[in-house]
Amino acid sequence: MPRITSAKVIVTCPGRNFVTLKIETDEGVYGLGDATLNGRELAVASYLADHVIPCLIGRDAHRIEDIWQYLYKGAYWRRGPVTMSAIAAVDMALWDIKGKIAGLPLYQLLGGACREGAMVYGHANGKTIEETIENALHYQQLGYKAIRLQSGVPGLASTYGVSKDRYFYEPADADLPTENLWSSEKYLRSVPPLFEKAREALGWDVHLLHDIHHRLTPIEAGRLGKDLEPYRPFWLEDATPAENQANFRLIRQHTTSPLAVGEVFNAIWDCKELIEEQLIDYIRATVVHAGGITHLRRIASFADMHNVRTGCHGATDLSPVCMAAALHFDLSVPNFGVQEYMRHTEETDAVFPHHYSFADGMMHPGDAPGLGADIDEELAARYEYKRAYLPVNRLEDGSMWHW
Ligand code: GCO
Ligand code: MG
Repeated sequence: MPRITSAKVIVTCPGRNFVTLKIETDEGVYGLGDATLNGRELAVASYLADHVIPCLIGRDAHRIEDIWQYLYKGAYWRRGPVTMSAIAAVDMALWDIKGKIAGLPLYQLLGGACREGAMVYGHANGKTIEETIENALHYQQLGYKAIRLQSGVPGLASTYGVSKDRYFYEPADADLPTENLWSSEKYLRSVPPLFEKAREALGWDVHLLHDIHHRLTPIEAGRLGKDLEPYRPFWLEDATPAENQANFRLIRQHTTSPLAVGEVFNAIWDCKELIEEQLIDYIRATVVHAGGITHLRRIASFADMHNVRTGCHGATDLSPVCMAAALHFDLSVPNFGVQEYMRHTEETDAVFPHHYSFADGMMHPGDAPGLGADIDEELAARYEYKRAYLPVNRLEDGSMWHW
């Protein structure tokens, strides 16, 4: 049996911060796990280094489920993004080790491929509808079958999803949170014309997605869903905050636009009613923030029983190690829906060499044993951690709002 001999946390900032766990075994095989929690990175780094790693030394690296249960039940304090990201990193690293020892890419250990590749969606955005559509046409030319549309809102200086650089969107942009102003009324007026013009320009063969980023009330989201129905959106994401899962009942009563939620979820309990009552169509929980491959597969199985498909979060704050893990997951679960794909910068890709690839709007994790993603530790050491926060939102009268 491969015994865990050591583990360490690597924090690096090749353009943005990433936290990576490396677990080593006495058989010379190591595994990697992503532990990045945007804007709260060092909390997970400390959780791992101070509280998890000491418990791992000497354990059998093959006992993935038992170690998962040990870290989840054994902490007494359950769930939460910090705990679950730390557990996820351990879980990813152990699956990586198992795959390397077996000499198989991870998806083979998860039951093998259910499909030839994972359909991904790219991010088209712009300050105006015209700019967004121009950007979307570019994605269409690159072969994307699914495109997310985010556009500036007339009357608001900035909004979620619209980047300074068209191709790399990095919201965690300041060493103290940037303050943005928000108006749901202005926003609600701006989205239907975006979709109307996008259908005219892009046609009907491409899936169009949109992220509301938790900003509407349920009844407002119901109205927007209804307004967008003629343009057949693939999904409306994070329509309203979901701490109260009952919020989605109200949205569901008013629209047949498909709903996606869950990038901030960290456990199956965060989506139990949403899935059981079929209040959503896509679950966005992802490997790094929802307890790793082991727990995400549990969520996916439960979702499959209720016609809910997967749509893993895949923004740039999820490292290439997580992206690789997500693609093995995507290839192997029966109820896969779509995978988000935001390209990393060249600096990030150089720190994390990987085997996954993109062609014709689809991605494949590659056939290297394990996850097929590595870290160049020497290069990583050259990029020192830099504190970076996500922005905050206020309404025009100064009240705090959801970002
Ligand atoms: C998405 C997300 C991201 C998040 C970011 C926060 O759908 O890709 O909403 O853009 O805001 O990942 O860390
Ligand atoms: Mg989102």
